[in-house]
Amino acid sequence: MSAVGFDIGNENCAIAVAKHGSIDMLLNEESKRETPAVVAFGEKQRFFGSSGAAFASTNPKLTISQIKRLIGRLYKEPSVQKDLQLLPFDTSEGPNGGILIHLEYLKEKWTFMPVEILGMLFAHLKKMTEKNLGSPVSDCVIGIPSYFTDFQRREYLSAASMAGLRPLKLMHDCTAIALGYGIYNSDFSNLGPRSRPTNVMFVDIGHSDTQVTIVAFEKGKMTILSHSFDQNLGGRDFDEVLFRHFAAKFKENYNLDVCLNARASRRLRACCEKLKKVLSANAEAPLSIESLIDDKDVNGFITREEFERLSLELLQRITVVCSKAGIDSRLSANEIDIIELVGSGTYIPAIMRKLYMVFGKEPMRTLNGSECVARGCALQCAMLSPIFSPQDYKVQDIIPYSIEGCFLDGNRERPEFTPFPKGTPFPSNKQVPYHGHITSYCHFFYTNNKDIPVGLSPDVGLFLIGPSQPSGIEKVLVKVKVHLNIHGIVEIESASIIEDKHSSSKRSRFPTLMKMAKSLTDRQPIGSSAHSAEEARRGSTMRQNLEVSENMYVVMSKNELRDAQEIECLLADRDTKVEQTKEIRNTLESFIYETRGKLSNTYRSVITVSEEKMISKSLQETEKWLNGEGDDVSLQVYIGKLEYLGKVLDPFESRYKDELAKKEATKALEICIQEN
Ligand code: ATP
Ligand code: MG
Ligand code: K
Repeated sequence: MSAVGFDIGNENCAIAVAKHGSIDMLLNEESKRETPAVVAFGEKQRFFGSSGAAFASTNPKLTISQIKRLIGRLYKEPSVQKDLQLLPFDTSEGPNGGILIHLEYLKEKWTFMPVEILGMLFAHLKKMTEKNLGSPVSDCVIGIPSYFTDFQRREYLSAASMAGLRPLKLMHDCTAIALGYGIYNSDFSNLGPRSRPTNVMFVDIGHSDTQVTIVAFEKGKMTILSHSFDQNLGGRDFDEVLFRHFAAKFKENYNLDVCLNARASRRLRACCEKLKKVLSANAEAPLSIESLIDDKDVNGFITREEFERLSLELLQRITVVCSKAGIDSRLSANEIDIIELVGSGTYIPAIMRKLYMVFGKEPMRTLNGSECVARGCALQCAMLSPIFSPQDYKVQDIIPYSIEGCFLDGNRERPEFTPFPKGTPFPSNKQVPYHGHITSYCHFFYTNNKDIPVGLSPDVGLFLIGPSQPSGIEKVLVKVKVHLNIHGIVEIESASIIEDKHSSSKRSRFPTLMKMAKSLTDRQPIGSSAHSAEEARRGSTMRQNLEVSENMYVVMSKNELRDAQEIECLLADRDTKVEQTKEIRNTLESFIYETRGKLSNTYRSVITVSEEKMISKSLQETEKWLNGEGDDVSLQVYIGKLEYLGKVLDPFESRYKDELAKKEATKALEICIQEN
């Protein structure tokens, strides 16, 4: 068993494996450390990674990318519509307001939810890892953006389970980065002041989002102080700046409207991304695209200075995210000791300069930006898994949004409470009292609507507490145990009716109730310790456990998950079969080639001229068949052909072997005679 860490990017995925005290990056089929996050549906099989990405230009509607960005988002939201416009594949609104992806594959129409495509990607990454390690993989840690909502986190878990993975933890990207940073820098005394922890701000700019996290490092321990983000600000926005610039230029210079032509837009965007990278290393860059529209070739040119001027607003927005992280961490600017840049989006030189101006500190780049999330996840996986025992190191993460709750009892909505305010360390437990009907709903949600990313539902969870068929209308006092689990997902651990053994009269319960009601209005649920102390004092509490449903805001029902798993197995089997068929076809081709070689070499002494003619004819016929009607047939047919040729050659092969054995025996005899 191994400890595996996955970094699922919008663009690229990276996998790290912890073994023998070191963390290694896994190499894909092309010996690369980054695998494009793409699932393409080819004519006969699916293609992943680079071979999938290669499909994008010829088969854009069947090449599904940017999956991470679609997870858990609502189709109708304007920001989602804007994202979808950039994606060439067909989409529509799903039954729960989510996104559905439509495509044609194997002459059939298919509909997939983004979570199902993510499951396929996970399955591919798992297979890749297993092939590389030569052993099965299931335990893992997966990186997620800190801004992911409860629903998105549960979608990740569903996708992982579709693929047969068992995430021990969904880990905030920047927390993973910080873990890898902190565990190897055990001595921070040379980096920051000794009297207090060393505070580091990590700035991760990816393809379409920016995450900033401030972490306090001490010996053997790291504490997250704040998470801040802009989920709509990343490398692609800089591409867009260049795109708009050149689209306007081409209109002016060539009278071409790129925006009206989807294919031309895609090509120009791809060129702008390349151009942006050139500008990271050069002061100026040329652009030329052949036959952009109507066979017209276009040329352009831009300097880094002009690009930076056009990007002023974006640069400003990056500093806003950083400043917000600073405010939330309650540190002053000079208490932030180090700024670390990660994520390939940070390669734009102006970003570094801008941060230097704002924080008065030169940002550093000591981590490998494209590997550090996966590495941190693999480390965390090793720490959580019982089979490894890496050094003791404490990781304290926090949630970036306040989670609120309320009970719904009949049609009455009870006062809200805040079990987990923004910045709560997790995993975490809270006990919440409730007085009302025996059957009620407990609803959790994000209140501060502007806190959570646009295009997402603020609903966290809805749980049914108590029997679904309530008997009587008597009111009870219930204690609900709420758990924010290791993934940052809300669960109800238990709900129990509290009764006083000595007297169940309402009056005797009154003082406790008053206290609890007060705590409700104070929005401060009674802490577990205070409550159990009182119970201990009275020593007379009886409990009756109530049934609690699963979260009713389901990502995928059990049936849907099972169906998705079945489809994935089916499609994966098919992919494997197509691959095997390709392999066996190659084997047959090389068999023909090798046998020809043998005819003029090894078989020479054991076959007659007419036999040679017969074999040659068979080989020639098979070759002709391969290039004609046998070009694309089933695995079994190729195996049949191989067996047939094998049989034809069998007598000659054994003749040759006999001859060889005879020769060797004669040789051995000669040696024997000589020696005697
Ligand atoms: P995300 O984190 O948003 O899910 P990701 O992890 O796949 O996505 P990264 O690989 O960190 O994203 O960054 C991709 C972005 O970095 C792209 O926009 C790409 O154009 C940009 N990028 C890569 N190299 C450079 C460079 N040399 N200069 C400027 N930008 C670059
Ligand atoms: Mg990333
Ligand atoms: K461990």
